[in-house]
Amino acid sequence: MKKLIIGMIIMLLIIAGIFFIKSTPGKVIEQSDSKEFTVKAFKYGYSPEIITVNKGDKVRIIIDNTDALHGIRIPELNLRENEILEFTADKTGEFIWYCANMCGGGHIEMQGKLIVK
Ligand SMILES: [Cu+2]
Repeated sequence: MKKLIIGMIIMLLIIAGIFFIKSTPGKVIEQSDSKEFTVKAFKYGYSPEIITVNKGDKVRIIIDNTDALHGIRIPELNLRENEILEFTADKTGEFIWYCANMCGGGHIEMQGKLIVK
C-alpha cells in the first residue's frame, strides 16, 4: 500500500514538473517590433522623408500616392512596391529610397531615407 502511495506521489511530481517546464516562457533571444508608417508620396517628394527603425524590426510602409502612382524603391535592399512595402530590417545603415514609377518631370528628384539602427 505504501509503495502504491509513494508511486502515485512520484507520478504527480513528474506531471507537475512537465507542466512547470511547459509553462516557463522561453528565453527571448532577439527582440523585434512591428513598425508601421504611412508615407505620403506626391509630385515631387515624400512626407515623412526619413524613417528610422531598429535592426530586426518588421517594417510596414503604407505608401499614400496622393497625385500619381509613385511607390518606393530601395535598390540597396532590393525592395520595390507601389502601395505597401513590407520587410524585416535585417541590415543596419542608411538607405536612400526613390520613386518606383515614372511620374513626371521631377521624378528623378524624389527621394527619402530609411535609417536602420
Ligand atoms: Cu516618380
